Amino acid sequence: MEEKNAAAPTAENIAAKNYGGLEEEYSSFKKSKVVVLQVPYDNTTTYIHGTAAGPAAVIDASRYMERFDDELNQETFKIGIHTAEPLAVEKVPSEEMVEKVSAQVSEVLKANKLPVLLGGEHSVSIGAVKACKETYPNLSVLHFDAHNDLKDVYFGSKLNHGCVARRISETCPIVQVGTRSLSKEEKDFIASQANGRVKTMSVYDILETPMWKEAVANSLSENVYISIDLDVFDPSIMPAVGTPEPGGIGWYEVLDLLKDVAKGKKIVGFDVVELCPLKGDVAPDFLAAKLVYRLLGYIFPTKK
Ligand SMILES: [Mn+2]
Repeated sequence: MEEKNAAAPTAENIAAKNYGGLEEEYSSFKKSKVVVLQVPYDNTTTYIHGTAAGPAAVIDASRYMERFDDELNQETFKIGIHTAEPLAVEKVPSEEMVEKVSAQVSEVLKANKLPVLLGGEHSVSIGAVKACKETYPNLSVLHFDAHNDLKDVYFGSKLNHGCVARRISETCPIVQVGTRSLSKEEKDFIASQANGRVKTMSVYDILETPMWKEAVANSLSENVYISIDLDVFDPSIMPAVGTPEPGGIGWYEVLDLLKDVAKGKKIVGFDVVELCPLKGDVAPDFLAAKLVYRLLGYIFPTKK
């Protein structure tokens, strides 16, 4: 049988409503190594709303991507990428959303597949980390974000998107990268931790630490869950977020770190969250779609 080529997207690819616009052969649950979970949750957002539309925008953009990865010289889609139906969480309380996400991630892990979550607001990560920790005891979290998200309670909720890293740190160690906005209380919390469960590589630390990527990779345990709040990127390339912060890190900096981590650690799952699509500017949607694809390529290299 003639092997199918990863040509430019076809009408058939674009018609498929899944991540990558993949045919059944590369997207059935059974044959896929990866399961994309869509969590269109946007209930505790504090500034600009709209992250509920994030997952659909990433899926939309992904169908127009080249399926050949030019950096890795491989056709990553051949590992099989299944896209699950969006989780019905739009109007549920945070506690219920966290439980639903956790249950779905557990299912994916049980099937020995890699869960990839598309947010939605950042609180969707809490349930995912909880599920990963149950399967992988020696887990740590690599957390990309402009914000430290270490508030204990925010707007009356412990599951607010501003509390995500604090909740995760109660489950496992967390290493934060690219942060540049926090409250005095969060700063004091980082300084006061006796157990050192939260390590932070802020943009200021990055500027002063030539070997910052090595330092981050060395802080992680054997099994790693990665959570990427898109506002870690500079707003010049990622304006489509609810709470943009100037002075973010760049595309290649994020990719280089992801590549190093994927080489040295077992990545057990990841999420890309907080995309708040902008009318008339699809570049951020494409960035998010391609970030997912490139990271999958790092996790599943087809060449040694
Ligand atoms: Mn953030």
